[in-house]
Amino acid sequence: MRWCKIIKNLKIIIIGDGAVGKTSILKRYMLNKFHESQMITVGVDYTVLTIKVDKNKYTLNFWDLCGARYPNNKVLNTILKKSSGCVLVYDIARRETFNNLILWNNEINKIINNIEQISFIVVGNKIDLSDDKPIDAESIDNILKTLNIGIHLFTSAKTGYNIEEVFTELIHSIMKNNK
Ligand code: G3D
Ligand code: MG
Repeated sequence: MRWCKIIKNLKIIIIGDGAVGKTSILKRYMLNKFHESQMITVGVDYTVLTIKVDKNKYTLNFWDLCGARYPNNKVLNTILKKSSGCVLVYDIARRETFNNLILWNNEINKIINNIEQISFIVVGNKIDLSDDKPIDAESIDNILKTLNIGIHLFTSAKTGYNIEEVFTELIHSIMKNNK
């Protein structure tokens, strides 16, 4: 009889301001496709995908949120609970979306008491827009320290740059966290 790897079921949420590229990142990862024109996410999109990382199989349950932040957001509350991983996305060409990561983190902190149970990754998307200056390294270091997050990646949902790496890194971090 062949030995079967255990399939781990992970809930992953993708958060950030509107139009930073959350839906595009997920679509690029799942379909390896990029649509020049995206449907606006109204509420929440939910998608499931089974993948293999380091010879283990994972079922990823993705929750793609719309960009609005509400105080005591019940939807965010329900979705965040029992999440294993969170991708925090900003747009490298819009500084305010980077600064707003602090606000997103505050929202999450209000909902989750033991936040260290969730693995986070910060993603600076739209790096293909090279005419727009990416956020400087010092600001990135500072925000990672403030948020207590160890991983940051620049990505492009348009070209596919680093998209695979976002989810591989996140899964590695989740597995480390669960040891
Ligand atoms: P959201 O889910 O965070 O709200 P979307 O963002 O995925 O809907 O993307 C918002 C817009 O940014 C879309 O353009 C999409 O094509 C564009 N976009 C997403 N990722 C990238 C990227 O990596 N590079 C570039 N250049 N554009 C990107 P529209 O024109 O539909 O508003
Ligand atoms: Mg969206």
